[in-house]
Amino acid sequence: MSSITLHEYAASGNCYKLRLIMAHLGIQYTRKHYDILKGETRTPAFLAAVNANGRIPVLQVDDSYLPESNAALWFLAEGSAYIPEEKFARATVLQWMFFEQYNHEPNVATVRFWVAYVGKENLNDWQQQTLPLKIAQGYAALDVMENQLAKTDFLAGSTYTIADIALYAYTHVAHEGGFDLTRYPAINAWMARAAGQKGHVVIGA
Ligand SMILES: N[C@@H](CCC(=O)N[C@@H](CS)C(=O)NCC(=O)O)C(=O)O
Repeated sequence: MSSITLHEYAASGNCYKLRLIMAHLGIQYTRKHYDILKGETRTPAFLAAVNANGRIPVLQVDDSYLPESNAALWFLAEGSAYIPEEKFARATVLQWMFFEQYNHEPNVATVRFWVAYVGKENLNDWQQQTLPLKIAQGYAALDVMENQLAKTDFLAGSTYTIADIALYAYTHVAHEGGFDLTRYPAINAWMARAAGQKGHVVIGA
């Protein structure tokens, strides 16, 4: 039996993805907290031992470290009902996880972080100039999700998978960044279905 430690920051949606899958699967683990606002993932010790990329989450399995939330999600869920067995269905799960990292998280999560954690008044010039574009691109990603979820109960089809976990993490707190989710009925119905899954836990818990 492996020993699992989650190196994390509780308010991070990327870290929440891993707490959520481990709650669904009943996996026991230890939590190690870092204050990212104080640069605690940028120390020489963290960079040398935990993640040379200076970010959390990092899943530690015994003495091995796995950064990147979606890689860790895949590792934890492999062999469970949260990843389909059929080849095309598995690739469809990955499709949404790559979408999350390229189109959704850099916009929806970044806007939330800048607005709710850093504070609009503390943004540097580049961040202030970039904010409207990030908001527009965040809405574009939410539009893509709304389009899919108007057709299927979950992102990769009829069952709840790690694609849903990856995208639920920052979508359900997007309003904290100022995104208006009331305009997305299919996303709201999907979020309620996700929150109703067995073993669901809330972010920050
Ligand atoms: N692609 C990475 C992104 C990780 C990431 O951006 N982590 C943020 C918190 S959500 C972080 O560690 N920020 C602290 C920093 O960059 O110093 C993942 O999905 O795990």
